[in-house]
Amino acid sequence: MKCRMCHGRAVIKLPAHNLNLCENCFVTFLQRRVRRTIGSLRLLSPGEKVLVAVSGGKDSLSLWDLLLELGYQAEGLYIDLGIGEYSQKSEEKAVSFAQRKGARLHIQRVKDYFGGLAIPEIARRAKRTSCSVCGLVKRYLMNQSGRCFDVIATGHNLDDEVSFLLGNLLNWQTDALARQAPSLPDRESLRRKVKPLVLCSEREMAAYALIRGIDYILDECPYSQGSTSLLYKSALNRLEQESPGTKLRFYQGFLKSRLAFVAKEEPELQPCENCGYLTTTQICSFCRLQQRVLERV
Ligand code: Q46
Ligand code: ZN
Repeated sequence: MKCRMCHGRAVIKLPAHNLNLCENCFVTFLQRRVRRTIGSLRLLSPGEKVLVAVSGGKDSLSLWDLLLELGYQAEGLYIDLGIGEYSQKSEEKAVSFAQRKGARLHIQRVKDYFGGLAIPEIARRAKRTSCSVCGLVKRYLMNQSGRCFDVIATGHNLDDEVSFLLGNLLNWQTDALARQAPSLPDRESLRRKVKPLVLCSEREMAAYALIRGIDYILDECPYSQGSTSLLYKSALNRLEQESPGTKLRFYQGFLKSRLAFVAKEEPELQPCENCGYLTTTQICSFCRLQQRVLERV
């Protein structure tokens, strides 16, 4: 198998692009793809200060690597969720990546905001699932840490996006479809959020991390087990296997017709009376969660 670009020995087959590539040409291919995605979807402008949300996994660490390689001023944010060994190991990976690259990593700890409690205990006290509490808390801490940056970048890849898309379509969640954009504009204290990896598949990101020698956490969060998004991912993998390029066609088609789901009027936002975070209610959902959980400590 020969590399289509340099005719050396190919190590990866990309049926969706009808390409076989060697290690070096694959890295060039992926960097070019991310640069083009950033340009065509107008995700970042040169000179912008980017905060990359890193989980210690292959996608977010590779995104940080790619942005640094493409010349962006990119710092990392790791949020310690307090999920046992999973959080410990993932923090180690994020810290060692930052050290290796000489890049700055900011760390936020959920326990510092909830009287020493971590996500699983907060969820138990609030009588909610760990993932719903985790999503809310991560969004809040990300926006808070992003205040000194122009934009926040997350490592969602093509597989993540098509799996959300399938779930949103199967349940006709039009609000979620409207929000499922590769770039969400900023609204005063809420930072703009971008997803530069939306056109790169999970497999491509794993290959990139491996070739670039990025040491990432292989374990998944224990709460992701049995989630419907994993079921959608495996269904989409079957379709991709039978018809290479399905995921890209599905997502790019959505990007063309997405505006049909966007509401004409955005809901009014006002500062939370307690912390100033923009919200649709008097007190934001993070402060309400904090009050509810801390009352029971
Ligand atoms: S939401 Fe749920 Fe993830 Fe938080 S508790 Fe784990 S699986 S980490 S993306
Ligand atoms: Zn608040």
